[in-house]
Amino acid sequence: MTSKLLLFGALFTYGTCVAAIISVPADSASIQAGISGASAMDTVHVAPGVYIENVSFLGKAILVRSTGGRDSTFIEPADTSLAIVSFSSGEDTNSTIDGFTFRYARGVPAASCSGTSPNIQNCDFTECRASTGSAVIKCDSSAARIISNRIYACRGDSSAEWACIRLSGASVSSPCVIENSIHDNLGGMVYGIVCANLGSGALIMHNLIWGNYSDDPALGSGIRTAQSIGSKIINNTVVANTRGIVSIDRKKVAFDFDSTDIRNNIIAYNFMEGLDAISSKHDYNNIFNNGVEPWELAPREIAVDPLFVDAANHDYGLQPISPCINSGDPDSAYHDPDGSCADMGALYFDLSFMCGDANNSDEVDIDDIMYLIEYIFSSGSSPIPYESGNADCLEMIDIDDVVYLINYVFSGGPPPCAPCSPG
Ligand SMILES: [Ca+2]
Ligand SMILES: [Ca+2]
Ligand SMILES: [Ca+2]
Repeated sequence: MTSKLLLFGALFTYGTCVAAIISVPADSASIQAGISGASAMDTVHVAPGVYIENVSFLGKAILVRSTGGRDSTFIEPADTSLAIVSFSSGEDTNSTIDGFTFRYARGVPAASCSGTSPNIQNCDFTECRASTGSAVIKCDSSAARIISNRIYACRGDSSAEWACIRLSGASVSSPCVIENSIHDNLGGMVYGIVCANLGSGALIMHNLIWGNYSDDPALGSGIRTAQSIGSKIINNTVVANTRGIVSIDRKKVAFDFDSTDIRNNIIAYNFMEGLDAISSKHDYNNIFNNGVEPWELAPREIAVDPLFVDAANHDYGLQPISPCINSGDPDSAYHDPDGSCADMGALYFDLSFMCGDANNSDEVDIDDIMYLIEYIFSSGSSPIPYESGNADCLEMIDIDDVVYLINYVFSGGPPPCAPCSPG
């Protein structure tokens, strides 16, 4: 899709010029050679394999993408004193890297943005080693978009303060960190996402941050902001880290720093504090069962078991009866993709449903009839969601709905919920 869009854009931008696709290794032996030979709007397609090199985008507005995805396409550093991929020549959001696994960075970032704002998406970062002040993805004075990446099994040197994603410095617009999964990173003082001296607030949304442990339990957290213009920390699930969310964006005399906005998050089972927010506005969070609970709940905050699908196996989706469903900020700006009020946490519970599909299997068949009979007569489980069992669209769920479904499934009767008369 993206390459088609790029081709389309290129036709408009350059008239008769057509954007090229450069294949690695078929056309160019290395990814860097592919980038060196690319022109603006070109795409570099990288075949599955292990590539040992350091990659620089050279300021080019191009898409570099694996054809097989991150599970089969690896980049390891040839020179461990350099980032594996760097953006240091004015790149903006027309520069995109997509679908690689970066591994074995040693004391330097795996991905580095210096005064640049690329898209880093659908990539894995693993088995990297961090030293003090380092990060796996490090963006300075950047409005990078860091989306749908996974960072796991990285380690910090003993007593090193480090981050999986570190945002710092002045930037013309806000960096975005969205839908990333950050887990099982250990050692030193580990932070999942850090905003440090950030001149423009970051948007940190729908990230899943769990199981990141510092050697020193007094330091490290899932998300930390410090001395920064207020960021938006919205709809993240921050579970079982050393600490949850820490925000110390104190108002300075010379700068009227905006408050950090922390809402719709699930912050649970962290070893020390769940939320430690000295200057933030926070509400609509579920702050549950953290080791230290000093914080007073805001009016719409709750402290109840979020009822994850399977926390023991790190499935942090919500059960149908989770108290986090539709308990987030009701403002339409936060609505879930199903159109309902925001849930708390990174993974919303999809309330859209197929009428008559009482067992939520994505089809209406005899199993739903049996399910409804169980529910009505034998205290079986409730339809998922409840409304899906109301096949005749009349009042409550009762035997009439079973009859309606039998008629539909076996006798070609009208489909469930049609006609569904308003009111
Ligand atoms: Ca919802
Ligand atoms: Ca079904
Ligand atoms: Ca009914």
